[in-house]
Amino acid sequence: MSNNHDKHADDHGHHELGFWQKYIFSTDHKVIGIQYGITALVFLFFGFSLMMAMRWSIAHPGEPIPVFGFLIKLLLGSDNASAQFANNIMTGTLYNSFGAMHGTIMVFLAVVPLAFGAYGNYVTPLQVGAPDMAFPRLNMVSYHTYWPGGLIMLISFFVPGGAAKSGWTSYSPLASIADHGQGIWHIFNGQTLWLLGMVMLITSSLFGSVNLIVTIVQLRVKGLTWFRLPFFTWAQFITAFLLLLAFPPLESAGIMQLMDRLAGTSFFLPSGLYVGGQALEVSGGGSPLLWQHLFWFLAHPEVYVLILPAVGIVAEIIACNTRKPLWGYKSLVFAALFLGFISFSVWAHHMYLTGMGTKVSTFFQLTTVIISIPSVIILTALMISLWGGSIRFNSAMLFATAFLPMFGLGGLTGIPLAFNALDLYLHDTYYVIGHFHYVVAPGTIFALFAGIYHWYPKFSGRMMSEFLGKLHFWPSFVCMNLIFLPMFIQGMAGMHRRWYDGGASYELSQAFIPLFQPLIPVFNAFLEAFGKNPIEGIRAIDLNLVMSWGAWLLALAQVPFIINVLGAWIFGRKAGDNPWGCTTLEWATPTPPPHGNFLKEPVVYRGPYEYSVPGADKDFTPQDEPPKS
Ligand code: HEM
Ligand SMILES: [Cu+2]
Repeated sequence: MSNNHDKHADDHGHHELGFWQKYIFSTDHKVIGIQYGITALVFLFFGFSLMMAMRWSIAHPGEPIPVFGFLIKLLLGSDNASAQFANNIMTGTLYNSFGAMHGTIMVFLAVVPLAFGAYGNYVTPLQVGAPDMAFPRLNMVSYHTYWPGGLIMLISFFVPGGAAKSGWTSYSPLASIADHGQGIWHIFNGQTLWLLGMVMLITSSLFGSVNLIVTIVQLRVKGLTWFRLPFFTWAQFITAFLLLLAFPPLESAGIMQLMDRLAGTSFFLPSGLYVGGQALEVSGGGSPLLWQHLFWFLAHPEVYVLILPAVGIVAEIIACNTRKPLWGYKSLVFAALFLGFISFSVWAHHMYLTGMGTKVSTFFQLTTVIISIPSVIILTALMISLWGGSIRFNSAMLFATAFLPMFGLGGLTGIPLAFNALDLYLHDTYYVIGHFHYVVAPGTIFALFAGIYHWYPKFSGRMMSEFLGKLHFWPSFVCMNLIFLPMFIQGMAGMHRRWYDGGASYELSQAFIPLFQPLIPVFNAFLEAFGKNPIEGIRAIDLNLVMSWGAWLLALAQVPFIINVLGAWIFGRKAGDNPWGCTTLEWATPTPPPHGNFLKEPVVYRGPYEYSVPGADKDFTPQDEPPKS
């Protein structure tokens, strides 16, 4: 290893690379990490914009979208716009399309590429003391498979009929028969392009996961034993295994669904299928349920692919900003390993309503309850880590601390869903949407923001503005809860997901919510004071307005962040090598780290979180600091 390191430095030290090799077709893990980061942030913004349009339709069904309508027309092209977005009014078809693409883009093009592609690539090799990933060229190929996958998804908005509409879950038989066109549009249509895009994205993830596993196993520097690895690196390691083992079944399933659509097979198409009153001409005999199994066999572990890196980021930030070792480091590691392992045996909790029989559903109920144990251990350890620390509430730490209760709420609201008797009632309602968004949006996305504030000085060499950071944090924190908290209430009131009119045409959404009844006199006192008519009660559907306003304000709250990221690059204060006083190896490099990372191969002498060690001369002892003799 030592020789490799020097040789690498020799190989790359002398010659200057051209623009294309340095920034576009780079093999440097740091450049690739940043490429992933920027691309994924763009997709995050795009996925979020789709949602903002959908929230208009939910809160104001049948009304034209003000101001931004022209952007949607631009996205759709004129034919699709006149069919699905006439007079700037969102149709159900367009809502379905935006909904499916919001889910797909957020999960596969934004959050996973950020959590794993960007952070995994940039930070992990630094934390293990490596000069680069184990397979730098494969790393480059991984990125250059990812963005074309995204591009295919974007192109699908333009083809006749528009982007996929069968949900991010792409359930057959709908997804096998939806969106068929004539001639070349038989291939170039929303759903087929979705599948092609997915095949690219999955392939890219597989390249990335193999690379990360080999890097962590093989390239750890001397002294960096397994239990001296920072928790972030452990989290990435387990995430890589999840991707590696869970994605191939979906990749095969995706290809099978492609064949159902293009080659006349019927893997997922049953016999005797009637569409619009006509028997469909398919060979038949296939199983729609098979698709659901293959999809969820990936998509449940995929949830942990989002969560684990987020938890890893939060752990690093908490340790550094409480100036205390993480509480229960080993229990965190074992809990995460167990979580990764058992995440492969819970998938059918998404399918309780498929008539799977009581024995099978009891099995999945049991495994799902069991998987909550390691999650609770992880969250508890992180919360206890705060105890007694002299906490430094910088922007990174604010996001990381807010992550804990919101992610916790996401997790806890999942427990009722584990029980099939309750899921019968809550399945496919806004309760579920609230539950998983607490995990992925205020949860994971807050952790990803925290990570940007934490590591930005390292990769850019500049400090971000703390003032803008706080201006980003507080409104985001309020708005996130404004959007997602009412979803639980709506869901329990029976409001279904995927309603493009937000429930306007359903009687049950007009029912008053008993929870709010005691507040009505207070409301009415206010209304009276302003000379308005009193109200009788608050209906489930009224909450749509609050949530939609929350979403638009959340968008506004991202302006300080965008200004901060771009502005700090030019105007930010110069960052030192270790501005936060952290212990792990990424801070032992020059800022920003040069090609090959470390000036001299580091040697590790201690665990990852030696903060405030009694008798030490400062309140942190870096991993590569030799013991005093
Ligand atoms: C913070 C901004 C976000 C808002 C306001 C938001 C809002 C919503 C809403 C209201 C729905 C339900 C639409 C319906 O059923 O009619 C939805 C669906 C969904 N969202 Fe989000 N979301 C956000 C972020 C995210 C993130 C970060 C992810 C994933 C990492 C995500 C993944 C999904 C998925 C998978 C669906 C289901 C799509 C489907 O039904 O096929 N969302 N979102
Ligand atoms: Cu699941």
